[in-house]
This record gives sequence, structure tokens and C-alpha cells, in this order.
Amino acid sequence: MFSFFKTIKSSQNVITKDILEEKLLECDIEYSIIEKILEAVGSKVSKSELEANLIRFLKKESYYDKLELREINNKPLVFLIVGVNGAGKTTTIAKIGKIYKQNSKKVIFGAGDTFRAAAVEQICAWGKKLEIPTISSKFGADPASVAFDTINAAKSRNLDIAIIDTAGRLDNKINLKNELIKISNTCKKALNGTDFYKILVLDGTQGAQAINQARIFNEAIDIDGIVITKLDGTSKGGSLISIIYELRLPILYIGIGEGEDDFIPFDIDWYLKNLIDYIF
Ligand SMILES: Nc1nc2c(ncn2[C@@H]2O[C@H](COP(=O)(O)OP(=O)(O)OP(=O)(O)O)[C@@H](O)[C@H]2O)c(=O)[nH]1
Ligand SMILES: [Mg+2]
Repeated sequence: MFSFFKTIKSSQNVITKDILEEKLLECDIEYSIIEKILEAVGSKVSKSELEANLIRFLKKESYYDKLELREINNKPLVFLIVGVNGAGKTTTIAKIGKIYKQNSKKVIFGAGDTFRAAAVEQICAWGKKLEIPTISSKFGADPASVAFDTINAAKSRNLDIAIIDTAGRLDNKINLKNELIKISNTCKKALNGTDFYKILVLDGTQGAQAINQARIFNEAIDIDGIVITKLDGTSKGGSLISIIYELRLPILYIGIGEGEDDFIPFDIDWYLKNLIDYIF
């Protein structure tokens, strides 16, 4: 069973606030957030007290309880996958595709990253491995036109799910935003004005940087939900707390490896239990 925070259990019931702060820092939780979580506690903290404070902070103050992916019932159901270079977009597309395929849905991929050399080959290789068709164009082609073709192929073949890859360049904020808006508008046009999901992929080892990236993407195209990758093999699970608190967007899945099965739905209660079990 995957767990974020790996340690030898101390089985203590009460620890000092200083040790608790140290442990939370070790998990990569930002100090300003730790201060907020521990605002009301005394010099010694019990397991149940920490639990109550975390719940207050994450579920009430950040309204996480009310955050859910909005419902869209389109056919095809379209996912536009965005994020910076190397965040894990293409791998995430494979993982989402596999889940839908296992649920007997007919899936198609769109190779919308026409910018990075070998990006088209990478998604086509995933498509081949998972037996999911992939719509692609040549290197340097207009990504919006690939998105358009992918949605049209899904419509004409009566498929359920279309998942569209994008390039992750962030060298120029204005260009990135313009490109995102163009692809997003094109998807909407291909869907005759109906809705689709815009999913942001964030590298979970990037901390505050990931939050800044998310803001830029969210400003350009309203993001519906987040996937956080690379949470395997680190004790960095604590960065999720900042993401939850700062962005107030639903975290849908987390990536815990490079394979197509290394993907688990995110559940806030499970996450909090992991964190608390690490400390006590
Ligand atoms: N350990 C680990 N590696 C991951 C995870 N997700 C993706 N990767 C790896 O991270 C690297 C980048 O992943 P990609 O899926 O190619 O990322 P991308 O966002 O499509 O990158 P660009 O196409 O360059 O923008 C690859 O080596 C992946 O195998 C994860 O959850 N855990
Ligand atoms: Mg990619």
C-alpha cells in the first residue's frame, strides 16, 4: 500500500510543539502554513489535537470539503491536459486513458504537443501499448488543429473519451497564455460550444513553484482540477497542503511512479491519516 511519509512509528501519544514543527518541516510543509496549522495549540500536542487542527485548516479554512470536479456529461468527454515542461502530462494521459479503458470506455489520445521533439512519438508509443488510437500531426503543426481533429475523430467514431496533450513551454508567459486560450477555444468550437475538462498537471516535488505555475494556467483557462505527479520515493507529500490551501482546486489523482498503473485517486481523509500516522 502506498504511503507518503515513511518512518519508524514512534507510537507516542503526545509530542512537544517543537518536535511537531520539525516533523512537519521534514514533510516539506511550508513554515508559514505550519504556523497557521499550529496557531491554537499549546506546548504539547496530542494526536487527536493535531488531527482536529489539520481538519480545521484543510477542510474548513481551505473549503476543501466543497471542492469537487464539476460534472460534465458530454460524449465525447474531452480532457485538455496542460502543465509546464516535464511535469508529467503525457504519462498522466496514459494513466487516465488506462483507467477509462478498464471501465470499458472507448478512448482516443490527441498528440497536441507538436513542439518538443519526440513528443508525438512518446504519446503514440503509449497509445500503442494501451491499445488506444492517437491522432497526431507532424512536428511543428498547429496544436489547436490537432485538438480539433482529435475531437472530430472521437465524434465520428462515436468514442467516449478524448484526452489531448499539450506542450509545456513557459519561456514566455504571454505566448503560453495565448496558446492555451487558442487551444481551449478550439476545443469548445469542436464541441459546438459545450463544455470540457481542463486539467493541470503539477510536479509534486516543485513546492511553491508549482503553485505559481498553477496561477498562470488558471488565469489563462479556468482549470477544473489538478493531478500531482512524482509523489513516489520522497517525503514531499507535505507540499500538497500548500497546494490545497493556496489554490482551492480539486486534486483528482496523484502520480506515484512512471508506469501506467502508478496512479491513485486523491482522498483528503486518506492523506491526512498518512500525515498523522507519520508523526505519531
Ligand atoms: N517518479 C515519477 N516519475 C514520473 C511521474 N509522472 C511522470 N514521471 C516521469 O517524469 C518525466 C516527464 O514526464 P512526461 O509525462 O514526459 O512529462 P510532460 O509534462 O509530458 O513533459 P513535456 O512533454 O516535456 O512537457 C518522465 O520521465 C516520466 O516518466 C510520477 O508520478 N512519478
Ligand atoms: Mg509531454
